Amino acid sequence: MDSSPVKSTFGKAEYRVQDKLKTMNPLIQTRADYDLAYQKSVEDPEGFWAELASTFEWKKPWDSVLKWDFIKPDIQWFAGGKLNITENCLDRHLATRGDQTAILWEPNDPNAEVRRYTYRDLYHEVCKTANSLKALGVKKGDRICFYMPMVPELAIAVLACARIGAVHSVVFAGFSANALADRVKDAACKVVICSDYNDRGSKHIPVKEVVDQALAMDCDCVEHVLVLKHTGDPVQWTEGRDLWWHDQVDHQPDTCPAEVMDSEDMLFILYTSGSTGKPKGVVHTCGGYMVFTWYSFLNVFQYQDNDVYFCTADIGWITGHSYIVYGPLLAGATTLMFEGVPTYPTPSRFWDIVDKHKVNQFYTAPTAIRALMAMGEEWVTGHDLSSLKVLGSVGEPINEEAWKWYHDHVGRGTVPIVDTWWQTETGGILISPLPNVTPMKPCYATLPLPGIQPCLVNSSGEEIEGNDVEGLLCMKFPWPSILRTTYGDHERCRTTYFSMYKGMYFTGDGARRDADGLYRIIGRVDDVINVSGHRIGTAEVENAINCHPDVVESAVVGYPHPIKGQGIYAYVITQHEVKDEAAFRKEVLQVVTKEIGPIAKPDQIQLVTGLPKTRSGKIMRRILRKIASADTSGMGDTSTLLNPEIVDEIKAGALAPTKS
Ligand code: 7RM
Repeated sequence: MDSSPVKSTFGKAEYRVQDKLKTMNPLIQTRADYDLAYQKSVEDPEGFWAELASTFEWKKPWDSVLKWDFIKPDIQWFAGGKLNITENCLDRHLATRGDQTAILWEPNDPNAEVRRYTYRDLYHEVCKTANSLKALGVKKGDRICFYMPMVPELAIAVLACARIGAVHSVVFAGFSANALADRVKDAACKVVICSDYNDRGSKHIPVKEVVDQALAMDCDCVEHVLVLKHTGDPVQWTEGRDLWWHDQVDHQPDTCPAEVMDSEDMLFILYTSGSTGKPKGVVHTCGGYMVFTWYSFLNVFQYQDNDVYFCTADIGWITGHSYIVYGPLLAGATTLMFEGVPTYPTPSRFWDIVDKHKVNQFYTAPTAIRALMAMGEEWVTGHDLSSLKVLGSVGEPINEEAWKWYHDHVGRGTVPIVDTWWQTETGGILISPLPNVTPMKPCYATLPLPGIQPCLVNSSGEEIEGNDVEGLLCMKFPWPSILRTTYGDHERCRTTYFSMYKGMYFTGDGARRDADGLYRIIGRVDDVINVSGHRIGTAEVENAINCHPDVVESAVVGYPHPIKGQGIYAYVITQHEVKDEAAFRKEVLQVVTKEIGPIAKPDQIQLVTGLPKTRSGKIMRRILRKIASADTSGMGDTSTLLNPEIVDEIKAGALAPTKS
């Protein structure tokens, strides 16, 4: 599987590839381009990716394009190649687009000043920040944790880490101190970077205080906390440990040599929830991630020079990493970063921004679309949205009603929608329409990008061939930005993704392939639920609820929720009879907020005296899911239950499904 056609002819584009593709334009513009690229990517994946990778600056060419083993797993792209991703995001653009805006920042307060960083500004800011990290003793391979609002300094400091070979681990600033402490400890982070406070919508959030609380929980690995003065309100200070960003960064030299990284050196860790235990740190590496985020960004959004691209995600999630920071900057794009929320000061905020900055590509989550849809189309009308060329959706299945609303009211019935399917683990978009190139169909992520080989398998791991079929979504072949491991626990990576169906990467999603071969993602088949596009493990929520002193046991399932996609339904057994149910529910919400964060708060809490269990003691979640969904069809076979009588009791006490 190892071949090295590139080494000797590096830089000359003289690869052993079909003549047609020698001059392959990375931008796919027609269906024929797509078909050709796809075919090429399957027949000669190494030649295909080598050619795309050669458009970047490498300090040394790779020794082999791809080495892979999905059993161990061991996956290496462009091994032996040396590069620094920030040189490709920044330095490379200075000559051609130094004065172009790289990051356009829209603050929470619509009347506050917009900030613009040109590629040259961004380059210098990243270098200064990189120098300040070095001055703190940060070295290649050290882990740096981020707990930051959506401010330009977050992107700057993330790139500063990459500049010096430090590994960034961004934690979404909505997580609790406990959750932050877990992540800081798991990766043994040396520095935490945060802000003083965060204004988000009408909320004023004490960011530094959460960091202080987290670090009080045995985070001995942390030497320094670098604090950005953002709102300027007073904060507690630990002398020696805490340092102001402006004191450390402002006086630094504005150039900084880029650390020489191997293609397979670690670029970042990002924690994500699974079906069991604590969140795992998904590891991405430099070379492959660079090539794939760039290629997918360019094609899925059909980005053209001078376009303004706006992704509403938070950099705390993979969407922000790949499609606010890396993909767009690698492509030399203008990427708009928004600090606030869709409904502040009014539900027209997104459209105000699109109109104000003449946004060309807009990328958001179905939950935001549904929430805005519920507030009425009058918030959209009256805005000039004619700049929009592509609308994107990510994070969860987009239902037909939301798709139509997005298409009709935001896209004036003409702008193509890309329903992009991917995961933290995939690093970039794997299945998506290419606007004006491949077909789009409501609720369908449609076709794989070139280089992606999806397949459907049955529960015995046999591939389901043909069309008009449903199964478990797997990938047969590696792509450059596939996860390499889970931090500190390779075995967990193997068992979670590579052991279920031999020789394949298992996504955890179920999917259908229609008569035309288009993919529709149905949703998770494991105990992961998707609440407002946030991935939450039911086991995590149960563990949090069980921290309440009166809780004996709990079971958490997802149920359809009109805005959030899925809501969280918790069944709870208490030790004593609960006198004040309202007060108890409040306590449960508090404990979940403390253990995980507000995003994991159950929408419904039902007190029960028992849970339906099999003879081997496993909770029958199928039954609980049906009850939570107010699904009145039969409960199926309950004869294997140890305690079938509990089902009627739970049914009788079920809570009404959420109306809005
Ligand atoms: C990018 C991201 C991954 C899970 C994934 C799916 C679900 C994501 C779509 C989708 C239907 C989509 N990363 N998902 N995109 N389901 N259609 N277009 O969300 O790691 O946080 O979540 O999200 O279940 O496995 S993630």
